[in-house]
Amino acid sequence: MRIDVVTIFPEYLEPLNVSLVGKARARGQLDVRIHNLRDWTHDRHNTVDDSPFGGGPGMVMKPEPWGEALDSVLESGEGRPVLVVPTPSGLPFTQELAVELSEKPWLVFTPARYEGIDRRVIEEYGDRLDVREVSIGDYVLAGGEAPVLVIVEAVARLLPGVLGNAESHRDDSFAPGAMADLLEGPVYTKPPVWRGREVPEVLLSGHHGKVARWRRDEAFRRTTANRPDLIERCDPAALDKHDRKLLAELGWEERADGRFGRSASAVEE
Ligand code: JCK
Repeated sequence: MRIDVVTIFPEYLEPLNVSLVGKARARGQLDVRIHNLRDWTHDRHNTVDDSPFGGGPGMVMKPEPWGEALDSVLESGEGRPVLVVPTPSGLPFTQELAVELSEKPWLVFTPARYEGIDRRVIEEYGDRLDVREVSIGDYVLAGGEAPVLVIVEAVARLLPGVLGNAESHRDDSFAPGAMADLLEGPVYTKPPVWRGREVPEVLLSGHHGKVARWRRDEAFRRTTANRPDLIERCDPAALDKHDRKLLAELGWEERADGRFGRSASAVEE
């Protein structure tokens, strides 16, 4: 896969040189190219921003440098990339979108600063490319570089051969709790006693059936506590008798359609 990033802060993308993404690049599995947007300015001050039409606070990124930068990047490769635009008003970035992007040969990212990029740039390239405006979450950052680091890492670990063998045989969507379905429970390693704290006995028992059941129960406990929305969305067909009993114990009510909802008393808490 090839990834191009156009930014006014190329140093912010340095983490792409280390760890999983850095190793994938070193192995030739990933071709990452960082470009400085200011290379496509022509004035003495390398201006990339200007005041917003219609007034209001902050500055907006000028369209001309983005147009020249993106035309240059597009000319440098074969075919049409997917253009990924981080923005607080984008579609939520999910594991599903990470999987979809991981299947593309070429991604171009346009992390902005200030109040964002002049809308006409997104319209212009939307006519020619598959443009995805995405948000990594409901909080306000100062720019799109951190989202690029997040999205590239989520995508890169899905590329064939990028994760080590041990990890690659685990599909997140079919893991014990099934990501986006249930959260994972706690994990433990050696020593069996640390500062007087013992590893749950069932994990040392060697009883695979009991271990699987315990892990699933812990996954339900964590999911009910941290992400009750995932329980409400849960496909009833994915729940066995034991799951239903546990959810009832955790204060959930089974509805006529088999889905679960918080009992009225639990919602108030
Ligand atoms: C890209 C510039 C800063 C800050 C206007 C937004 C009410 C606009 C993001 N999940 C995410 N949070 N933030 C970003 C993100 C922020 C960015 C840029 C992504 C480019 N900024 C900025 C405030 C505003 N307010 C809410 C008005 C831009 C992602 N992905």
